[in-house]
Parts: sequence; structure tokens; C-alpha cells
Amino acid sequence: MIALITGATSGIGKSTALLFARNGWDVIITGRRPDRLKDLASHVEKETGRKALRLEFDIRERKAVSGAIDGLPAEWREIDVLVNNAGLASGLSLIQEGDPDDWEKMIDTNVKGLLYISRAVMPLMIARGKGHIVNIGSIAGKEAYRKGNVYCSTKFAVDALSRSMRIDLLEHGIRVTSVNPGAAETEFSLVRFKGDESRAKKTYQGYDPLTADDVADVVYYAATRPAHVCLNDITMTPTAQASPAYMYKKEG
Ligand code: NDP
Ligand code: 8X3
Repeated sequence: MIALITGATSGIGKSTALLFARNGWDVIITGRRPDRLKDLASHVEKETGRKALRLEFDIRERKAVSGAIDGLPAEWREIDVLVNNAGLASGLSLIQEGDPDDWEKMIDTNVKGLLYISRAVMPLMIARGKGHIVNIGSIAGKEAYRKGNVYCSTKFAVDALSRSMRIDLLEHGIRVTSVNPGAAETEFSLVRFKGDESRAKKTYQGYDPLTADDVADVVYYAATRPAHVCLNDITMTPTAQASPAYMYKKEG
């Protein structure tokens, strides 16, 4: 069995790739940082004995994405599960003060990048009459929150794409699942706050956030249901979080 996980150099994608490999899957791992891809591939191979194929590209570059999938060696083309995980938030600003460069980064990565890789992989699944696409959405794709504007919009788009894919791919026997996490402690906030470590750390203080492993666990669970079962939409939060805006934090 083969799983392709985008954004596997960090956080949820890295945990997901490891979990699939630990359960006997070969993995295709993607991201922009070659050193991290290399480290993960050797970790996978040493710890699990499974194979890991590295694909280094910026998911915003349509030709690079389609070229990487078109160029897959024959033994890697039978992708059973595509985990559309690569994504980011860039900045946290009121809409009237937002930086259009941040907006473009988020839209190009979270929406267009997801489309590019899906467009390249779906024909391979259709040819086999089976496959599973797991899109990593967010609670930000279920409810908007203050200063979340464009990030929320991209995740609302992911939600709409999951629903649309499920309909369009129905006749091909391809399952589509949306996994929508709340706050998970990864490099997400470090990226959102552009390297400001103390601000990123603060995001996860005063409660127990989700871990990348918690999310990977749910992705793997969804991917390993019997063939006739499709989990459509799974929203998961830390116990201390009820919605993007309601977080119970302990003082101190
Ligand atoms: P991380 O920052 O830890 O990981 C993000 C991954 O996405 C990295 O592997 C990164 O790889 C990849 N990525 C980002 N931009 C690009 C790009 N242009 N081209 C290729 N790969 C890219 O964050 P998370 O693990 O938290 O995020 C994973 C997904 O989960 C995202 O879609 C995020 O929106 C979503 N999410 C996260 C939540 C959280 O609280 N952490 C909650 C809900 C959803 P590289 O930099 O090497 O390219
Ligand atoms: C990431 C979680 O609440 O910061 O999607 O939007 S949140």
C-alpha cells in the first residue's frame, strides 16, 4: 500500500508519514526542505523497513507538482491514499490591515496547491477504480474567527473542495475525507508569526493542545476503514477548545 503525504517535513504530515510506514505502508513524502525530507526518509527506512520516496517541490508551482507526479516510477504510481496536508497560515491581522503577500501565500498553498496535486493524482486513482483522498481542513474552515479572515477562507475552500470531490469522484469509488483539527502544537504558529518563537509558544500555553500524532492517528483511522465505509468529515479539537474562539486556558 502506498500513501502520498504532502508537507511531510514537519508537524502533522511528518507524523502521518511515520504512522503509515509503521503500519506497513510505503510513503511518498513531499515538501520544500530537502534535508528534512532526507532525514525523514532514512528514519522511515531504518525504523520501519518500509520505502520512502522523496519529492521536493513548492506546491504552489503547478508545473513542478504535475512534473513530479508524472515522473513517478511505475512502482510508485499506485497511490492508495493522498493526504493533502501541506499548508500554512501567514500572519494574523484584521482584514483591513492584511498584507496581500500573506493572502497570496495562503491562497496559493492551501487552495491552489491542494488542487494541483489532487489534479495530478486523481487520474491515477480513477484508472484503478479506487483510492482515498484525505484533506486536512481546520476548525478555521468551519467557523471564522477574528483576524483569521483569509486563512479561514482558504480552509472554507478546502471544506467545499472535500464536498465537491466526494460528489465528482463518487462513480470512481474514491473516498474523500476531511479532517479538521483545532489547535495542534506544530510549527504552524512559528510560521504564522514568522519565526517569533515566544508568540508561537504562547499559543499553546495554559491547556493541552493536540499533537501532530493525535491528528495522524485520525487520518490513519479514516484511511483504514473497510472499503465500503467513508468517513466524510471529522472535526477534532483539544478538550479545552470548543471552537476557534472558545478556548479554556488556565492562568499562570
Ligand atoms: P507545519 O508548519 O508544522 O507543517 C506544514 C507543512 O506544510 C510543512 O511540511 C511544509 O513543508 C509544508 N508546506 C508549507 N508550504 C508549502 C509549500 N509552498 N510547498 C510545499 N510544502 C509546503 O504545520 P502543521 O503540521 O500544523 O500544518 C499541516 C496542515 O494542518 C496545514 O494544512 C494546516 O493548515 C493544517 N492545520 C493545522 C493546525 C494546527 O493548529 N497546527 C490546525 C488545523 C489545521 P516545507 O516548509 O518543507 O515546504
Ligand atoms: C489552525 C487552527 O485555530 O489557528 O487551522 O485556525 S487555528
